[in-house]
Amino acid sequence: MKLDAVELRRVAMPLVSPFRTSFGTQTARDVLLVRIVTDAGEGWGECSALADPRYSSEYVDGAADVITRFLAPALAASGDLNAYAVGRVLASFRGHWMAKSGLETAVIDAQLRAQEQSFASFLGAARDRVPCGVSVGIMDSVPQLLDAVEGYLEEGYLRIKLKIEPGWDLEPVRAVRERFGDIALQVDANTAYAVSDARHLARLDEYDLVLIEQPLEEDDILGHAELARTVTTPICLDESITSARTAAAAIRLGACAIVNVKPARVGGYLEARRIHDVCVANGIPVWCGGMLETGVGRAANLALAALPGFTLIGDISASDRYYATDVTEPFRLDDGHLPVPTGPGLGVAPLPDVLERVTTSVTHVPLG
Ligand code: NPQ
Ligand code: MG
Repeated sequence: MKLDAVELRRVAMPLVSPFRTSFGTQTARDVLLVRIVTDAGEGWGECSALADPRYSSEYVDGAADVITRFLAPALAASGDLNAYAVGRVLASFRGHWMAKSGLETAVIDAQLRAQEQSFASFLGAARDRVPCGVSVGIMDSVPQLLDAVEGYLEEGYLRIKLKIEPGWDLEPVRAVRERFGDIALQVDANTAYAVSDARHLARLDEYDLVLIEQPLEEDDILGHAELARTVTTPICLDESITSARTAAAAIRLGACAIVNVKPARVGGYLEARRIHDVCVANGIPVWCGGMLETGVGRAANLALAALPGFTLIGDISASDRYYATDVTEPFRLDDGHLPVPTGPGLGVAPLPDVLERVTTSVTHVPLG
């Protein structure tokens, strides 16, 4: 394939309710959609960078800038393009995984549409539907949290993840466990703790959590290994895992017993699959993380989460968990599951009328 055009589209997506984590409260997503045009047809991708560099170092204006100035021109200059060439061509630029992921997804979508193959079939999916979990933000009070969790369980979600931080951990976990009994329950700290909190975090052990996600700083692999010797709840890494190589190192060092595979964080779906493969080879269960993607990113996540090593329930929720109106046909929960798209490429595309309404800017990247 030859890259003829790259279009960057910013869409404003208000959240149905504020989402609070240890790194702040968000009321809307400022999403960067990537549309490419090739000689074989068009393709879509989603760049999941948030507005501020608080979850990770990337942020949406920076992602748009690096795509415009470096990544897209390099792809255009690289000649014959295909899914696997993207990572090779972009490898000379450091970091910027979310920007790379958005571009790689668009190239894969274009290629697979032309070949009439689904993303799931391309990646090696083993199932046609995926069980869904929901990530529940920090709330102002425990009763408010219990109401939210009750609503999600009634909708059919099969696993609950609570965001925690110092001051909002033992009490909400105990309350949810007492009220809802034997549900699949886990927590995510988004780096809010220190190794010196090990004794405190060990008090979560009695609540039989599936895992505790990313308690310590992104670069603190040894700290997580040390923590794992004090806490019996399995430790899962999110922010720390940026590649198959870092996954292999974290596993070898005993820093994690479970891995959150989040395509946006690792440069795209092909590296995400490599992480899945490394984890499967090491007996480490994985699950698919999320960045509050629109339907474009959600479709791709569903394809990935259908791989055989995804044995734990992930953060892929229905469209209406986050958005009153998704940019694609909405994904609806059925018996706690979402269907893996079967159409060519992502199997979905933005709906032109919705896209029109939510778009705040469109730029055409000059490809030189
Ligand atoms: C995580 N995702 O696992 C991330 C963090 C995250 C589903 O918990 C707006 C507000 C967008 C908060 C994207 C989930 C966000 C956000 C991702 C949090 O750590
Ligand atoms: Mg996380």
